[in-house]
Amino acid sequence: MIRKLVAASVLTLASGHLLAAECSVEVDSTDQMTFTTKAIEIDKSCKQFTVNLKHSGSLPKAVMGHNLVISKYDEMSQIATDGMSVGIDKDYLKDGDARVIAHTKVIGGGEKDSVTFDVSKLDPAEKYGFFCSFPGHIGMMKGTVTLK
Ligand SMILES: [Cu+2]
Repeated sequence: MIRKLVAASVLTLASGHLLAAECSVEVDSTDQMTFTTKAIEIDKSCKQFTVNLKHSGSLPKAVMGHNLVISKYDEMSQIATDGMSVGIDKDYLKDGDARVIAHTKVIGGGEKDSVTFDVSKLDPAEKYGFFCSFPGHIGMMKGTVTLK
């Protein structure tokens, strides 16, 4: 009986370890112009990584829209500036902006969107971040993306 229990807990530990490298993250956004997450950590063993963005507010996307854009940390504000005049239909991102590693579309309250990208696009020596490119939001809505 005891031996059986020990075996079961060892199994649980082993599978827990296997599941440790979760290759996705849930990020919520709000009517208060915030992301609920400040740091996204990506396990190096992940080949692909998925960001699931949610907007738990109720304001429409034209008023309080949010997307989640991943790029090098140093390039975030310039990407946001360049996207500002592009318009909501193009998710406030310049057409074919090669600096953008991944992005969701702009969503409004009650909506969600996901994006999956190849982790090989990230260089462990670089500093990455995420932000919302809706005009004026990057000041409040940004965080770090770390490969660990
Ligand atoms: Cu936003």
